[in-house]
Amino acid sequence: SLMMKPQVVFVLGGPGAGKGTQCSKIIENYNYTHLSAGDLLRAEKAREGSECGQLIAKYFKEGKIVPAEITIDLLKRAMEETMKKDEKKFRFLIDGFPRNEDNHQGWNSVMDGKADVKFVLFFDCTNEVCIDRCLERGKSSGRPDDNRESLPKRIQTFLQSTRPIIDLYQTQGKVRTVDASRSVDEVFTDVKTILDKEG
Ligand code: UP5
Ligand code: MG
Repeated sequence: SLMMKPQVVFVLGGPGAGKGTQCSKIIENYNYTHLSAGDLLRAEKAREGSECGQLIAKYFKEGKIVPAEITIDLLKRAMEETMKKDEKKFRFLIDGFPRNEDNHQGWNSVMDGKADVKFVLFFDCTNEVCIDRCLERGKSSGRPDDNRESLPKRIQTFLQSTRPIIDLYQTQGKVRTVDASRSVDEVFTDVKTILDKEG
C-alpha cells in the first residue's frame, strides 16, 4: 500500500513551558497524534523487562538527555504503530524532541527521507516561569524531577543543549515562536493561528 510519509511538528520549549498542555489542546482540534518523547521514555523506564530502564531513570533525575538511539527507536515505533492502525494518521506532534545535537543528528540519519519535519513550534518563556510551573505541579505530580534539586539542571540542559537546536532550525526559517508565559487559552489562540496557516 502507499503509506503517507509522516508529517512531523517538533514541539520544543523549556521544562514546564506548556508543551504537553498545548499538545492536548491541539489534538482536540486538529488531526494530529501527540507523541511526548518524555512520556515514551517514562513508559519504557516502567516497562517490565526493559533493558534501559535504569539508564533512563538516571538521565531523568540528572536532567540529562537520553542517548538518541533509545528515544528515536521509541518515536519511530510509536509512529509506525499509529499509522498501521489508521493510515490517515500520519501527522505527528513530537513533544520534547530533539533536545540536543545527538538527538538532531540521530533523527537526520535515521529518519532522512522517511519523515518530513514541517516546522518547530517553540513555546518561549522565562526560566522563572518554567521553574514556578514545575514546582507548582511537583506538589501533586509525583514526578521525581519536579523539585528544587533537579530543576536548575533541567533549565541548564535546555539552555546549553536545546536552545542551539532551536537556533539551528531558526536559520532554516522553520521556527514558529509562541509567547508561552500567558494563560493556557491565550497561548492556544496563537497556536491556532499558526496551525491554521501551516495546514
Ligand atoms: N501550565 C501549562 N501551561 C500553563 C500556562 N499557560 N499558564 C499556567 N500554567 C500552565 O505544563 C507544566 C505545568 O504548568 C503543568 O502543571 C501545567 O498545568 C502548567 P506542561 O504542559 O506539562 O509543560 P511541558 O512543557 O510539557 O513540561 P515538561 O515538564 O513535560 O517538560 P520537560 O521538557 O522538562 O519534560 P519532558 O517530559 O519532555 O522530559 C523529561 C526528561 O526526559 C528530560 O529532562 C530528559 O531527561 C528526558 N528526555 C530525554 O532525555 N530525551 C527526550 O527526547 C525527551 C526527554
Ligand atoms: Mg511535557
